[in-house]
Formats: sequence, C-alpha cells, structure tokens
Amino acid sequence: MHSFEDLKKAGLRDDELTGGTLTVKSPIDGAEIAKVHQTPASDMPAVIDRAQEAFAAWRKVPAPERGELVRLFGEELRKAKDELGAIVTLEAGKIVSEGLGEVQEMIDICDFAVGLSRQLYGLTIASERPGHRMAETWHPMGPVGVITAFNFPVAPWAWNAALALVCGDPVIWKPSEKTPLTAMACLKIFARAADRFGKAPEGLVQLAIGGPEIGEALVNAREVPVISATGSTRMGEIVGPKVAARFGRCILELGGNNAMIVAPSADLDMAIRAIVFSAVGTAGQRCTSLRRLIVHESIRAELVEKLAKAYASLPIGDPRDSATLVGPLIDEGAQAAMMTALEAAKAEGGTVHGGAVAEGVAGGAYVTPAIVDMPTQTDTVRAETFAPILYVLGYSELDEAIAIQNDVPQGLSSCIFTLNVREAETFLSAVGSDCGIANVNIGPSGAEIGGAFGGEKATGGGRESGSDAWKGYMRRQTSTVNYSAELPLAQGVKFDI
Ligand code: UN1
Repeated sequence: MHSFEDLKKAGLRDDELTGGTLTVKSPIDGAEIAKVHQTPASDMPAVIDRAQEAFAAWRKVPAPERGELVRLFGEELRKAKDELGAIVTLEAGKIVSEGLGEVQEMIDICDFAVGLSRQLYGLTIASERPGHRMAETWHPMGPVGVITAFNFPVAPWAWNAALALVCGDPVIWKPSEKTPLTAMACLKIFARAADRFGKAPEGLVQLAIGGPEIGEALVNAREVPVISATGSTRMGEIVGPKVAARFGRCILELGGNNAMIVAPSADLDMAIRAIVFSAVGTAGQRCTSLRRLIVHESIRAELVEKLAKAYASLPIGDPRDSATLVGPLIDEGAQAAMMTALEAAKAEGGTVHGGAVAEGVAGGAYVTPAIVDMPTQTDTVRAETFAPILYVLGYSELDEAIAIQNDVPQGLSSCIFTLNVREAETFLSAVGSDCGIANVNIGPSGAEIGGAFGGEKATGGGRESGSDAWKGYMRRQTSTVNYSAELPLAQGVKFDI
C-alpha cells in the first residue's frame, strides 16, 4: 500500500512536508499528508529574474546538448517510475496503473524531445531575387510559465518542460494547489538529471507553489513570453486575455466535452470496452473523459442495457488496491458538483442509472459512475462536469449525430465506432468532428505522445506534446541573405538614388 513512506522514498524531506501553510490531503481517505511551504507572491519577481538569467545561458547551449539533459531526465524518471506513480495515486487518487501510466507519458515525451533536439528544422525558401537566399530559423523564446491541474499532476508539466528545455527555454511551474507533492517529487528527479548533466544553469526549472496570485504573477510578466495553462475553461478565460494584453503567447488546454458516436455497424463489445475505460477511468476526471454517447436509435436500448450491466460490476474503492478500477473523486466539492448535475439532468427529462455516493474508503469522495439517458442535448449536457457522468443521446442520420457532437462549447476529443468506411471518413473530414482529436474505433481518452494534443473552441486552441507543438516554444526568424553585388527590391519596386 502506498503511504507517507513513498514521499520519503521520492527524496522529500520532513522539513519540506511539515510546517508549511498549504495543507495537502489524500483523496483516498481525506487524511492530511503534508503541510507544504508556499512561494510568497513577493518572491515571484526574483523567480522570474532567475529564469531570465538561466535563459541567457541556456539559449547558447546547442539543442542536441540540451536534449542530453532531457535524455538523462527520462532515465531518472524510468528509475523513479514506481515511487512517482505512487505519489500520483496518493495525491490525485488515481488507480496504480493510471498513476504509472502518467509517469510513462513523462518518459515518452522525454524520448520524443530528445529526438526533436536534433530536428528543430526551419525551411529554405525560394527567393524571387537573384543571388539571394531566404530561410527561417527557430530560436529559443524565453521562460515558459507552466500552470497545471490536479487531474494530471505530472504528465502535462512534462509535455511542456521536455519541449521547452530542448527548445532552449527555462521553465517556471505552478502546479495545482491540490497536488504540490508530485511536483516537488518531479523537481527532485529533475535535479538528479541536472547533477549528472553538470551544465544546467541554476534556475532552469523552478517550482512556484501557491494560489492564484502565483499564476497571476506569471500571467502578467512580460519576461515570461509563453504561458502554457491546463485547467478549466473559466481559468482560460481569465489567463488568455491577460497574456494577450501584453502580447505574450498562450498554449491553452482547457475543458472538453468529448463524445462517441456509435453507428449501427459498430463492434459493440469493443465499443463497450472503450466506453467504460473512457467514461469511468480516472473517475471521469480526464479532460479527455467520455461524457456523451450519441447512439443510433436502432441499437440504443441494447447498448444502454449492456453498459448498465458492465457498470454494475465496476470495482470502486481504494485506488491502491490492484482490483480497483474506479478510485475517488478529488474531493467532496467534486462529488457535490456531480450530484447537482445529475439532479439538473433529471429535471431536464433524463433517466439516471447509478450516480450514487459509494462507500469506498471512509473520508474519501467515492461515487458510482452514472449513465444518464437524455431526451435531447440540454444545457447540463453541454457543460463539462468533472465526474463520471455519461449522457446518452440518440440519432437517426450520421449528419445529425455529427451536428450533436459539435453542438457544445468545447472541442477537445471525439470518436466514432463504425465498420463503415464512408461514415468513418465523413467523421474525420472537414464536415465531420470539429475537435482537435478525432478517433475511429478508439475511445476519446488516453492519447499517445506522438500526436499534437489539444482542441478548439472553449478548449482553448493550444497544442502540446507531439507533432510540431515544439514551435509554440520558439520564435521564428525569417532571414534573407543577399550574396550578389546588386540590390534588387522585392515586388519589382524601383527606388534608385
Ligand atoms: C488531461 O486530462 O489533462 O489523452 C490530459 C489522455 C491523456 C492526457 C489527459 N494522455 O487522456
């Protein structure tokens, strides 16, 4: 069983875990596990100065050498996988395999970033002028402020940090106030990599623990040109305009309201497995969690019945128990929000299966996941409730299903289960899903590192981790070099003196 001892194993000292003003509770049983020291808001200018100093040195280190630091970090993460996964379980309440899976995402992004450190390619562009060469180069941007949420306390930080570091940018991390311990453990692991590397400037990666005033200091600082923030749409609505007002760059990964369309030809057994993992995994607290099922009317009753059966046998309880699939919600507030959403859905004509307070471990906020058969897509369905609620809606024609899928404020992840290639390709086409992620015969959650992660509309538009997401951490410079003895102007303009 994971416990306080895991924190010690991860190298966290007694004095770091006691005597502070931020109380950290485990969602497993609500028990207090630490009292962590917060970064005073008045320290933030010094934190930002240190990051700027680190930037002055780090941008001069060749990118493949910066990659070597990230490679060592990946190695240290491999060694520390069990203990860091255990802290994710203790502090975020994830089941053991999901805690470990999150650390694996960190390792995967490190591997990705190491390769990338030799591939920060720019283009060579054909110039219209004779004797001229035009090219673009990617340069480091400056300190990156990374704001993360409780539900994925370590992986999204690593997506940002691994890319930022190979791109030549220092990192200032503000973790969720609910999960500072995982962040502290990550810094210990990073410090081991930096020690082995030997050439990392001081202040290359810093942690700032605390409330909104810490986020505010980062968001308002011109010296922090990139802010990457993961969290609610409400948070993004505050952060986005403030960063824009100072012409900073935002990478926003906000709420999702992810759907699955189940077509008549779908392999229902496969669909059910995908639905259960996506809808109840992480107790419905992933930004990619499945929240809406849009089912063809001809199979709706059968699917709901089979799903209700699968839900009835779900092991709910202590996430440290290897048989458990559904751990606790983060806190009682989340449990109350779930109950409020279920009441509202009922008032809008929904039929609720499950969705009760569950026993679990005393002191924790456990629930039975809910399936809610809805007559139409109502305001309650359109809102993201961070809990295991799956709304079921019906459809007759694919166009209608796609319209329902897109008719929500968010645009993160989506999928279709079908064996019909016309339906699958239509779903992925320009008239299909409007989300950043669109899958076929795979659920909407559990994305891999190689692809760009993020979504449109109220999801914020940011892209992280794979593909060319690295460009968000660098500045692009277009340079034209004239190696001729003439000075022709572009567009044929004459300006002879
Ligand atoms: C999140 O919930 O903020 O695709 C991230 C997934 C994970 C990442 C989720 N790889 O579900």
